[in-house]
Amino acid sequence: MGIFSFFNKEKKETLDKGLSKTKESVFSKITKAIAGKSKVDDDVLDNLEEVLITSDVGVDTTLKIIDRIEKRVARDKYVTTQELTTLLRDEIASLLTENNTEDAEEFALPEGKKPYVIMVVGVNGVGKTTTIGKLAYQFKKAGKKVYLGAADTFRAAAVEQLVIWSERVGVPIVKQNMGSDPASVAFDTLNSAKANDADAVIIDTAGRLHNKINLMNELTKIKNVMKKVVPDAPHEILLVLDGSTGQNAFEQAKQFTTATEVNALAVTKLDGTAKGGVVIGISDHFRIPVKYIGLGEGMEDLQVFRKREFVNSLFGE
Ligand SMILES: Nc1nc2c(ncn2[C@@H]2O[C@H](COP(=O)(O)OP(=O)(O)OP(=O)(O)O)[C@@H](O)[C@H]2O)c(=O)[nH]1
Ligand SMILES: [Mg+2]
Repeated sequence: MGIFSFFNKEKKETLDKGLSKTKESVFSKITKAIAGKSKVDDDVLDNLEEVLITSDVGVDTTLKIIDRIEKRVARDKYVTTQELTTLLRDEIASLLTENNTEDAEEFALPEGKKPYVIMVVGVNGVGKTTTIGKLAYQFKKAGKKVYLGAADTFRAAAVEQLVIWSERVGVPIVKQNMGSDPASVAFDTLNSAKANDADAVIIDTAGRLHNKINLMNELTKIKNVMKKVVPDAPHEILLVLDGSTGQNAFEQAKQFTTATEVNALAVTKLDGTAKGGVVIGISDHFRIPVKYIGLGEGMEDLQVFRKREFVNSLFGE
């Protein structure tokens, strides 16, 4: 493997395996959609539209994809149904890469921001804490010094869960007792990280408070307190979405992105679900990059989202 082959065999296997349920479901639907047809015609396109919508791609993105395929079919005159998946793969990959954000670099931290501060947000149970553990593992593996901050003080087990991850990965954690002020935990974490010349800080937050307004106010408070230690922190507000909830993940993204300044997305639990198509819709719809995808519960099961690799894995042979 050359130095540029970041996307190695092992990662491809994890991705293929993780997306296998979505893939099986999409393929069986496509097979039905083209049954008895040799040529891509209006009927096939209608059926295909339904396939994409029922695969959680989302209506807007589905219409864009269908439109591209229609144009392609008109241009190429005769397109066989056998060519359809190749066509889909090409057009979806082009759609995502043309009018959207760049793929993130492989777990790289940007230059000149030290410590680079990531605040992780999202509703309860989506996989925030797990994603933090996996991210810490990757940064550490890349030789970076990472600090974790247990600012989810709302739930008793939340701090313990992050402690377990910090031990598993071997990175320091800053915590206080359950019920303490999350902003104060964030403040302490940034101070420790700065004093110890850390490269990255990852802050866990609560997914559930008494109500939504409280939650948003608390996130704002945490952000403001961070700035007292690192003026341009948080550099990244990473919204975690549970991909297995399909369109619900899409709705959460809409709500959170209007309420807070989210600038990165992670979609988790793509393994074990047939709703992986939602990543295509989310990636197309939001001006915010999908940076990471979760493909399992293990330490290694987080990947940088690469649009073309994702589409290739989903529609590949
Ligand atoms: N299969 C699978 N499970 C995942 C993935 N990410 C997280 N999980 C599981 O989802 C469950 C919830 O994950 P947490 O990390 O605790 O979620 P959270 O957002 O921190 O939840 P709260 O702290 O309650 O807000 C755990 O059992 C995780 O192991 C993933 O990519 N794949
Ligand atoms: Mg948590």
